[in-house]
Amino acid sequence: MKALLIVDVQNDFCTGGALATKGGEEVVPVINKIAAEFDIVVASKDWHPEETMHFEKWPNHCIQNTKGAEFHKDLDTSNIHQIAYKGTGTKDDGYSAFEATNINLTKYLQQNKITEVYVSGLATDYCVLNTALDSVKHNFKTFVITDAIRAVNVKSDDSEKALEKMKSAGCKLISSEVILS
Ligand code: VGL
Ligand code: ZN
Repeated sequence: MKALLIVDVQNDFCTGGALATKGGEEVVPVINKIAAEFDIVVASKDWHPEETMHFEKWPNHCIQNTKGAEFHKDLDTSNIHQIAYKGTGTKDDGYSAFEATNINLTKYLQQNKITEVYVSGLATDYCVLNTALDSVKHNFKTFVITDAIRAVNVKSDDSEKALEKMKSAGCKLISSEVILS
């Protein structure tokens, strides 16, 4: 069984948001197109309290119950079986969807007989990276959907480096076209 993880497709990571990736919203139509191909779809939300140590490293973003923390308005949420909230404490960065505090994501996937995890969303160099690496660690065959991710790129080559790290860890890079074919 196959799961799609949609990482942090929230307003603050899209154009005009507090921590925007370049063209983050462009992943939305790609994700909407492929979601029906999966047995289980989990969407994570970066979900920070107003005050957190995380904001010593980053501009304030994805504060619980604010507009910036909402999913991009065009994301088709009818496909989503489970939302995973992460970064909810005052000390945790919560870069990985596997650090969700409302569910045990590993157990949830295992209970649903998932063996393959496909990672999409924002941002390539932080939450997508950490989610994909954790997925490998938890022994899921892990795919990263290259046209369904965008990077923050604090440094211009961060996204390239992240892709290399994911490949070295054993993630397979795949395009949405291959999933649909
Ligand atoms: C993220 C930086 C800070 C992400 C979250 O979703 O990739 N990046 N918080
Ligand atoms: Zn964050």
